[in-house]
Amino acid sequence: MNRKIFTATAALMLSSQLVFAAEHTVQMKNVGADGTMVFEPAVLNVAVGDTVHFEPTDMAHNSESVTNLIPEGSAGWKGAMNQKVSFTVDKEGVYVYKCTPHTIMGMVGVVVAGSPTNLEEIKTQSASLSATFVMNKDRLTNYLNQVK
Ligand SMILES: [Cu+2]
Repeated sequence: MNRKIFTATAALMLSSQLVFAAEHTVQMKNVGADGTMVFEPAVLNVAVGDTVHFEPTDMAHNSESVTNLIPEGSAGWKGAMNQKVSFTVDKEGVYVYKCTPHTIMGMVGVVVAGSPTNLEEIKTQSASLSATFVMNKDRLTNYLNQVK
């Protein structure tokens, strides 16, 4: 490949990334459509390369990916309390995340990047997390059942 074609190709790749990488916002809320202590939207479909912003709409929440419930090789994310955290999606598959202090109340969410290639594995492995909820016990299962 000569230099001119290489430069043109690189510019094209860069511009197509700029066009297709979308931004998404998930709110952390005390009360939402699914009840108390929720992420909205709770099940979010994105593409690899997109960025998801987790916004502390109400206070005393954070967003943190669950180590064994994200695609293999993903860096995941860990937001501080009351802080916005952003994650640029690095691997295809299903991500489960939680609000650290409210995990016990079922404050969890799901991001689906591209095809849910690891869905069955996530469903199996999420049982131990759901078992720690004292309320909204079915929430994570319901969310995962919405993943297509
Ligand atoms: Cu919370």
